[in-house]
Amino acid sequence: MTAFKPRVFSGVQPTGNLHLGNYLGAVSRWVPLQDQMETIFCVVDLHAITAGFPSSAELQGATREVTAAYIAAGIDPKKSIIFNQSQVREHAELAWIFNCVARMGWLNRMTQFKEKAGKNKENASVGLFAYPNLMAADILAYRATHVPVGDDQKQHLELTRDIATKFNYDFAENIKELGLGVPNPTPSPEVPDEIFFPLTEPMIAGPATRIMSLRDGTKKMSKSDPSDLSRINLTDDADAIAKKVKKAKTDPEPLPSEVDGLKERPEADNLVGIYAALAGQSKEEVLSEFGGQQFSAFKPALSDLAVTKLSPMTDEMRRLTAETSEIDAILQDGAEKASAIAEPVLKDVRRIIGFLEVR
Ligand code: AQP
Repeated sequence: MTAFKPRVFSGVQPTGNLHLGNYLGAVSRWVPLQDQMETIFCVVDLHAITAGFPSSAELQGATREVTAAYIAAGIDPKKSIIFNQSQVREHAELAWIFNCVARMGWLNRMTQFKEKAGKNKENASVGLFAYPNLMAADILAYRATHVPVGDDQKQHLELTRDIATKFNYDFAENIKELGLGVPNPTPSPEVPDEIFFPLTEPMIAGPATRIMSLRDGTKKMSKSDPSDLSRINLTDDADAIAKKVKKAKTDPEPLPSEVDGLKERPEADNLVGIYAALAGQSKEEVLSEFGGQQFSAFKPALSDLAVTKLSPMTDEMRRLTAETSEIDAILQDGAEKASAIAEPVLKDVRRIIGFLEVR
């Protein structure tokens, strides 16, 4: 290999309540990438058990629902590999190896663990703590070069780069000796001239990298928020969307005419950002239309836009999940294609580390 093949990897957890933030921050942004490079989209079911085991019916249902959302949003199984993580064993194997590469201090700094474990840190699963190592394994089992995600995943992607760097550095000699390296695209005296894992580039840009809760503009819209009014679910019908937008928290001021006027107004900023992302406009463009207007005028326009954009997707998700065979066939085909990439990568990793091969 003379250079890393441009390859996208990303995923969503099947933990239920797939919401507008997952769609605008991640899935919708994957669609155009399918025509630019090789794309792999995973339903990360091994991650979905880190905060507790759902019932098997819930886990299976949510796995199919996320797959349906991918397809309904425009991910084409003919162009992209779509599969669920547990079906490709290499994720778990590489995650174990990365548990031994990553340092406790690195993981102790992860803010998402602190947020998710809260005050109950001692009772959190080891899996929740080591989650970023599994995420690094998801990406690097395919030697993926690009990862499009929402802003909340930035820190985990930095950790993925740290793990890749340490592995490349610690095993530099073996990588070279076995002829498994790729010329380092960013050579410097401190790093080896041949590396095995790429330093994956995060793709975090656009108006919707962090969609906030409809009830609190300072908190991320999240599947696990106990208030259903805090998020627009991809399965919500038109009435539910209209109700949630109407009840969305705002302030008493009219919308400003300039983006600067959204500073210190998190709820207004969030609703304008959602409108912009759904309409494919910038916040400036939205404010040039709605600046000076009250929320009583803006909110109905926002809910109409959300219904127009989301309802064809919701209908397609319902059609796909009503009958499981189509989705299961797509996941099976995807798992075979994903394994065909990850198996040889792990074979090389085992050789680099020095596990004795006896069969
Ligand atoms: N609010 C958000 N705004 C923009 N992007 C978001 N993402 C999640 N929330 C927002 C992006 O969606 C992708 C999949 O996320 P995930 O389900 O794998 O994990 P998460 O980030 O933990 O999602 P949630 O909804 O916040 O779930 P819980 O409540 O379980 O923690 C990622 O690309 C993420 O950036």
